[in-house]
Amino acid sequence: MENKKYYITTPIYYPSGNWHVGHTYTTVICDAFARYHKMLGEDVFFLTGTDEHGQKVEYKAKDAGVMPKQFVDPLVDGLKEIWRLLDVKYDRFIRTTDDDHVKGVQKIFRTLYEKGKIYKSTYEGWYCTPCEAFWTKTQLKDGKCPDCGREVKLETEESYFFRLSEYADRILKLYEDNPEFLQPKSRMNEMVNNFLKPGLQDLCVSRTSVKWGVPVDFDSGHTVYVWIDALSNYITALGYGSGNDGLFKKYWPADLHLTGKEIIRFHAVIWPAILMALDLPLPKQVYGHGWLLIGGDKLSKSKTDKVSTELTDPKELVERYGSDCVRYFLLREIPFGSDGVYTNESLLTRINSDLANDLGNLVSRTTAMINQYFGGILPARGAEEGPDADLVSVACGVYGKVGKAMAALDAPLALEEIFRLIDRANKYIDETAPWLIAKDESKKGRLGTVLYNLAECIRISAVMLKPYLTVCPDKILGFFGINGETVTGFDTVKTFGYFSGGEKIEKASPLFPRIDVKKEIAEIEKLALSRRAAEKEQKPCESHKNNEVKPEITIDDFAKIQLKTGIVLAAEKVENSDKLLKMSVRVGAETRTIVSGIAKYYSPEEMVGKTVVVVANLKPAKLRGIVSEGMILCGEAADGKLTLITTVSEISDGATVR
Ligand code: ME8
Repeated sequence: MENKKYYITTPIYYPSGNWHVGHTYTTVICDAFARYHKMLGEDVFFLTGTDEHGQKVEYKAKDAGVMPKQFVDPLVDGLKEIWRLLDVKYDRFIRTTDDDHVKGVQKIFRTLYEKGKIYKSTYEGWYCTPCEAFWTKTQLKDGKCPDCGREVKLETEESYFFRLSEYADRILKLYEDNPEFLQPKSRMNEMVNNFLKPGLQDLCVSRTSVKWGVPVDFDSGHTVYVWIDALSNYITALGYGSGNDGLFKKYWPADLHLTGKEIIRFHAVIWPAILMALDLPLPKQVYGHGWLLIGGDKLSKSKTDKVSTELTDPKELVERYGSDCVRYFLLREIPFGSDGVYTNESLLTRINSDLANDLGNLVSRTTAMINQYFGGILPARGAEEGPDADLVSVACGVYGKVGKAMAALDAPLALEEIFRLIDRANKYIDETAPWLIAKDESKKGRLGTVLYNLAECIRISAVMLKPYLTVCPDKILGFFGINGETVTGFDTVKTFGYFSGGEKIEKASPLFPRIDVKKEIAEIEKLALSRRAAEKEQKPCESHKNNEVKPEITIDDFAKIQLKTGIVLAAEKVENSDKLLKMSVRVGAETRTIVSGIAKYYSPEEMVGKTVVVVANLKPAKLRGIVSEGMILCGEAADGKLTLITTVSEISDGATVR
C-alpha cells in the first residue's frame, strides 16, 4: 500500500538578514509537524525558502552597489544556517530566483492571461514599499500603510490585473463547505467580514517600475508583481510549469500552508483564487498563527535592538542554550494561534522548569537508581500494584492524545500531553519512594518493577518527543541502550512493556543544566547595552543619515521633544574609544553628564565653554558604562562629518530651544 502523503509549507522569507527568533516560529513548527508525520509513516514533503524579488531588495542592492542577486545570496545563506542550527530538515529550499521557479511563474502568468483571468489596465494605488503592498485609499490607516504604519506613495502605471473580484462568492462557499480550510476560526471571520463580504477588488499583478522580479515573457517591461511570484512557489517547488512535474502530481494539493496571521489574506483569499483560475486543486488547510511579541509589538529586530535588551538573535540563542531549548520554547510557550510575549525570562524559565527539572530530573534520578540498586541492569517487571495502573494508563494514552492535539495542529498541547506523562512519572517516584523500598531487601522485586515502569515512561516520552526536540530524545534513548536514529516511527509507544529487563542502562549525564535566571538575564542585558553603545559609537548621528525624508509630524509631536541650551563645563575622552567624549553640561539649574560621538571632530579643550543644544528629555542610556543624560545636536554632512549646532549670539544655558 502506498504511504499517505503529507505536504507542508512555510511562507518563503524576505531576505532581510535581520533574522530574529520570531522568524523561526513558523518554520520550527512546520519542522515538528513534518517530523511527526514522517514518524506516522507518511510520505512527507516539507518546503521552505526565500522570497527575493521586489522593490525593497532592488533599492537595497542599489544602495549597496551590487546586483540584487549578489545582495540576497549571503542573506539566504544566513537563513539556511539558522535552519541548520535549529535542526530544521526541509525537503526543498526554494528561492524565487531559482530557474525552475521563474519559468513556472511565467507559465502561470501566461496561462492566467490566456484564460482571460488577467487583463491589462492602469493602476493607481497607495504603495507601501516595505510591505510591497498596494492599498486603496479606504484601506489606509491615518493615510499610512495599515500593516506597518509607514508612509505610502500614490503610484500610477500600466499594469496587468487578476480578476480577483470574480472569486469572492466562490471563496465564501469554500469556507462554508470546508470549515477546517482556514484556521483558527477567528481568521476566517476576519477574511469574511473585512475582505470577502465587502467585495474583492481586482488585483494588480505586474509592475513596470520594478525591474527585480520575474519578467512577463509576453510583454517586455512588465515584471510579475510579488504575490503571484511568491505564492506560486508552493507549486513551482514541486515542478509545476516545468517539464518535470512528478512531485507536483504526487504531493499537490498541500496538506497545510502554515503562515503568520499577517499574510493570511494572501494565502486564504488570493492564493485559492489563483488556483481556482488555474483549475488546480486547493490546499487542504491554511493556518494563520500568532506572533511573538516584544512589549506589545510584533517582534522585529530593529525595534528590539533599540528599545529592549532581550536577546532575539536565533544564532546566539542556539549558541547559548542549544537548539532543543529554543525549539521547545517556540513549540510550547504560546497557545497556538494566539500571540505570545517573548522574553528571555520566559525562555529561561521554560528551560529550567520543564527541561532541566521535570525531564532532566526524571531521567537522571531513574538512571541513577537503576545503577545504584541494580548495577546498571534494568530489572524485570513484576506484578502491578499501587499507582502502577494509573502510570501505565497515562503512558499508554500519550500516543493517542498527542495524535489528537497534532490533528488539531496544536503542538503546544501535544507537548503538554507528553509532559503530563513526565510529571506523572515524577509523581510516581514520590509516591513509591524507591529509596525507602530499597531499604528492605525482601522488596527487591517491587523496587525492580518501579524502576522498570519509570524506564518505560522515559522511553515512551523520549520517542514521543522526537518530532519536537532533535538532540535530547536520542540522547535519552542512548542511556537506555536504544539507538535513537533507528527509532523512525511510533510503533513502540503504543504498548507498555518494550524492555524485557536485563538491558544495560547508563547513568545519565545532565541533559539540560539549570540556568541561574537572574545572573543570565543580567549578562544578556549587559551584552545588549554594550552592543548598542558600540553601534552608536560607529554611527554617532544615525538618524541624520542619508537625507532620509521622515514622515510629517504635528506641532504636538514636536512639542514632545524638549530642547535646551547648555554650556559645556568639562570634557574628556572616553577611555578606549576614539569616538566618544564625556562632557559635563550645565543646563540651567542642573549639570548633566552627556556622552557624545564627536571626539573625531572636536577635542575636549575645544568643547569646553561651547553653547550646545541638548535634547533634555531623552531617556538616559548607558554608553561604555557611562549613563548619558541627554544628547547634543550636531549637523551631519554627506561625508559623515559632524558640526556642532550652537547659537549665533549669547544666550544663557537652560533656555528653551524651539
Ligand atoms: O511574509 N512572530 O515573509 P517574512 C511570529 N515573504 N512569526 C513571525 C514574526 C513574529 N514576530 N515575525 C515574522 C513574508 N514571522 C512573505 C511571505 S509566502 C508566499 C510570502 C513569520 O519574512 C511570519 O509570520 O516577513 C511569516 O510566517 C514568516 O515569519 C516569514 O515572514
